[in-house]
Amino acid sequence: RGAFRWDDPFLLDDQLTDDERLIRDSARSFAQERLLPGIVEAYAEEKTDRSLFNAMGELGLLGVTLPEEYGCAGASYVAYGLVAREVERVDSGYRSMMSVQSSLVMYPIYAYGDENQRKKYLPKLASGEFVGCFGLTEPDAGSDPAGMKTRADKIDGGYRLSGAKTWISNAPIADVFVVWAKSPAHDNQIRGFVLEKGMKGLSAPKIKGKLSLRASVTGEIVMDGVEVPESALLPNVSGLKGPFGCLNRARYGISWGALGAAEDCWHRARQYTLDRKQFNRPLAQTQLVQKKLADMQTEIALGLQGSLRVGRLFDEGRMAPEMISLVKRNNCGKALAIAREARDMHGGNGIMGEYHVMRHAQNLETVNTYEGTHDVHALILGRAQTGLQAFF
Ligand code: TGC
Ligand code: FAD
Repeated sequence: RGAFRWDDPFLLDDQLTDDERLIRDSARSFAQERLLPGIVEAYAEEKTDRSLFNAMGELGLLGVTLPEEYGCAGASYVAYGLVAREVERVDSGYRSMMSVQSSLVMYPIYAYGDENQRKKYLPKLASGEFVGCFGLTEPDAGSDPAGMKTRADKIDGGYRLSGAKTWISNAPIADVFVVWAKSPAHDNQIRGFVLEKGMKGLSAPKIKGKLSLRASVTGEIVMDGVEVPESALLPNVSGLKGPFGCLNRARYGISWGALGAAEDCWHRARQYTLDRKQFNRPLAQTQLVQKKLADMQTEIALGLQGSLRVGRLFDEGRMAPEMISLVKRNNCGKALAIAREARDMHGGNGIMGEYHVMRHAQNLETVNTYEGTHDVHALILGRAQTGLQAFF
């Protein structure tokens, strides 16, 4: 008989390389020692700590999969997933800050940019000296980004961008804006542009009053005829596959991250029900509670194996976007259900910040929605197995 570890049923730990374990352990110490102590207050007061980007950069947690020549770690996609899991174990908002910077800002500059753009931006984004954001969603184009209205009109020596993006993570504190716009000079194809804070006509007001993801600042990007030089265009991609190439990576990271939050809820629910007695016995000694804990353990263990498999395929160059839809959708949906259940198992205490579970549940409402909603990923998977397009 092999050993059974309740908190690692399929011995995921054994399936990692030494390097991956090292990165995981350093992300875990950072998250527990630097992020966890301040999260309850940051969330309650809706405060985003800008210096966390520098701290993450110092540890090499930004753009971990990109090459060392740009100041990055050159690590595997599995390592990236492990980092997301550790950071989101504390808060989905912190994972959001990290994954937008890594997958949605650094990746497109690396993959679609020229060497000048890479050298100009990547080292500073890797160190946290620059904060980046990614503008795809618009007030009238969320699940259907092809319906975007933002346009980049050709002018002498460059482009003039006009339009508005909304729900943009990091935007109010961003130095670098990766923005997607339709370009009449390129057959009205969607093209990527890198904008910089301070450009005339560019502003990024904060969206106030969110009841979810409160430790991560979200804003709009307003472009009122922002003129950029030719060198702001990302030259090496055209069409929706540009932003989707970035989203593949971020969605994959989210599939791990959501389970980090779920694990935190599961472990807290287990400990709480072991400690709390009602009817002269620990709550954990009741059949209903044990069933709930068993369900959490099962979904998390299966979900982690799925993400690990997709990560390995990613590293072998065999990833298909539908695999990512499957794990993003399933893991986010399961994590949200687990967080709600954990909140319930904490009774009245479950609504308090210091017990953490309700914050995770509130955050996971966003995580289930952004980067393609739960239902949009069902439609992607439905299309892939029936060959029939059901979006409209
Ligand atoms: P469709 O016709 O399917 O495709 C258009 C073109 O794109 C290509 N493509 C992909 N390429 C790479 N990876 C993928 N995953 C791709 N999916 C599609 C496709 O091959 C085609 O290329 P080409 O060359 O033939 O033109 O496009 P559609 O308009 O029918 O799209 C439908 C749908 C629903 C799948 C898509 O629009 C979608 O995924 N909607 C969800 C939107 C979304 O995810 N938005 C995310 C915004 S960013 C964000 O939320 C960040 S939050 C991060 C944080 O804070 O952590
Ligand atoms: P809609 O597309 O209007 O969807 C509303 C509902 O309709 C959903 O339930 C959806 O599943 C359903 N629906 C849509 N189409 C169909 C269909 N064809 N059939 C059946 N049901 C359908 N975007 C960025 O570009 N950059 C960011 O950094 C970013 N950060 C975000 C941070 C936060 C906190 C939030 C909340 C969002 C962020 N987003 C970002 C935007 C996010 O990606 C969108 O909210 C998401 O893609 C959904 O778009 P929508 O809100 O317009 O909803």
